[in-house]
Amino acid sequence: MSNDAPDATVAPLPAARDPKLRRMANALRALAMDAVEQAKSGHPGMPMGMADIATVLFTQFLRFAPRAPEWPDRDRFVLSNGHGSMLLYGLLHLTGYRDMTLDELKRFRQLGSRTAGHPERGHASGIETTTGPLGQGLANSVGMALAERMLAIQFGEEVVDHHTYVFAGDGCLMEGISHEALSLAGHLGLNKLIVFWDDNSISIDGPTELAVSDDQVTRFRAHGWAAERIDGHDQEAIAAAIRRAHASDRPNLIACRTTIAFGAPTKAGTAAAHGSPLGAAEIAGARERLGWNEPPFVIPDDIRVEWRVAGARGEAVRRAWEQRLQSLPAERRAEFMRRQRRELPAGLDGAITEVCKEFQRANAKIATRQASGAVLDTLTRVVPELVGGSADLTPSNNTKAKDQKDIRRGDFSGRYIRYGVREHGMAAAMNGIAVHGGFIPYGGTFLTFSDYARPAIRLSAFMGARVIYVMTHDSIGLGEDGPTHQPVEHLAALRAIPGLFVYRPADPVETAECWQLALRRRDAPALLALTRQSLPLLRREAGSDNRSAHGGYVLAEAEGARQVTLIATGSEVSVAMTAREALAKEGLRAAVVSMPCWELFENAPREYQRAVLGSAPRVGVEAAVEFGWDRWLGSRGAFIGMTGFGASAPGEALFPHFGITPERVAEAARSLL
Ligand SMILES: Cc1ncc(C[n+]2csc(CCOP(=O)(O)OP(=O)(O)O)c2C)c(N)n1
Repeated sequence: MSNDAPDATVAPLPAARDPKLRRMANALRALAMDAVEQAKSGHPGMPMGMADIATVLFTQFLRFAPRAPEWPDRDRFVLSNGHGSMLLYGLLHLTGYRDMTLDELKRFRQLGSRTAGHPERGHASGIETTTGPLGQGLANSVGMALAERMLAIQFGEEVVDHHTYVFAGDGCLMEGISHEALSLAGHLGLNKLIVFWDDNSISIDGPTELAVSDDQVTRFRAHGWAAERIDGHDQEAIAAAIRRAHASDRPNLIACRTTIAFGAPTKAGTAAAHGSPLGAAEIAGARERLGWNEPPFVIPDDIRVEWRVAGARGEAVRRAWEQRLQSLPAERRAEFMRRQRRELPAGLDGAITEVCKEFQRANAKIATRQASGAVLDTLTRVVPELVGGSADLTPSNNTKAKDQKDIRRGDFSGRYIRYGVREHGMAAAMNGIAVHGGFIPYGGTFLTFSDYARPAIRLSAFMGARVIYVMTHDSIGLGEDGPTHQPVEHLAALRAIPGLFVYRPADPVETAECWQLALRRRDAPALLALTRQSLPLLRREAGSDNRSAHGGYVLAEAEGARQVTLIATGSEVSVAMTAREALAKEGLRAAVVSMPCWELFENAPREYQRAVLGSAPRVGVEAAVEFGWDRWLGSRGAFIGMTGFGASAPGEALFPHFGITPERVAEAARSLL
């Protein structure tokens, strides 16, 4: 022992009931201490505190197969307190995930490593969802557990029958999103969801009593959960609680009393161990107390073997599952696998073409939210993996298709989720459904309340999860509900999220096209901004080309050489069209570009962009703030839109009041010539 060893008065650790399991847990502790120390950054406390729980779960209960990490019927493990990422990386390494090498652990938090500061889905197999923003993983897990039940009903428990296990900390439970997640899970009775709360009474500022005095067990019970308290370092108590949870008819909280940085001589049980390297002396002391005599990053053979055995446990179970999958009727099996591969069914494109023709036959002058509803009536028939919902705005969002039945507690055969007034919980649950696999979730609310869901929308984009947000009432056009409900900055804010495709269709045909594009993009979320108010049908030409596919296109070319280009989105495209006519009467030649999706247009070939935008001066029209429009308008352009919040009045009165009219657009065009 070095001279830095802690003084001998530090109390010895209580003996473990199962010394072998304790040594396996100590391997996790050592890896966490060593990796954080090497990186000079990270969170050793949580991995050391939850190592015993993780060891019991991974060696005796969790069904997983490191050699087939995408096995659809694996149990899902979510590390919601993602700052403890080294716990997950240590587990993946020790149980034999090939891409989680010792070298990756040594490069914890370094550029290009799989071992990011917080677990990022896609960086390494076995990371089910991206966590770090506290509470998100917990809320994702509700979607995962729900997806499991829905898929089981559709394909049978012989091929879908797994649990969702979650590690969550005080931070996750303090976040508001936990309220929505717990409430929804309790309401739906998701009894295969098991949450381990790291009840260590410590967060960053110090003891949790500084900021919170909730009785969490009572709180969970009030949400309809089964909840119990155990000692999180007692391996038998952990195993017994998991067994009880398996028999429960409700979602389960296991409140685990733990010591943060268990084993550290002076920092255990203190906030000092939360998010900083322990330091050489403390680590040496911890090694001594834990009886761990190995040098940094060295795992003794016997312990390595034990962990590998734990990792291999699932192989036989997985092979038996393969057999059961093979015995499904060929068509069912093919459908199951198609959905796992996230491929769309063959009928989608034809159905979209039909819907567009129907809109044109009927000369549909309807709101784009209504058009979206009509599209969904068709889509839900041809895309069985679509599962819809709304945050209590179903009649406004037009999200429920005719043949969709509600999902309810005990009956998961429906395909429509009543998320209740829980926008954030809805978005996070949809992330969980999407990353679980087997479904494409969509869910609605008002566009203004995208703010309530934004942290989860950001994570949809971050993870590349195919989640479709149906956000209606997309401007002052919604009218009388007034400025609290009228989005003005939201389109700009949403377009600022990298990887999110924001669609604002101009008429029913574009609405159908945008749905098709949203579905086709397997690795990104989409957000449809839809009107409350009716709009004229602008797209009358026949054909099955998706003209929105490049994000923007010339809806109406100038008659002769262009003098000005009017670029608009959504409801303002018809405003631009009327302005174009007025200008034509004066002999001025204007083209109208409809640009339903900026992100797609940005990705379009340069030549195409140039051809669409032209070289004439440009006027942008959008009933929203100008922020971001400069990229299309250049230094010579003009913008007609909003400069502040809206007002409470009928929509038809608000457009003239705020100067978003064909006359103003024409005036702006003239001023540029
Ligand atoms: C939404 C969000 N807010 C703040 C943080 C920063 N943060 C990370 S961990 C933490 C404290 C969490 O305490 P607890 O869950 O008890 O973790 P423990 O100290 O037990 O490891 C905070 C505030 C975050 N990651 N996410």
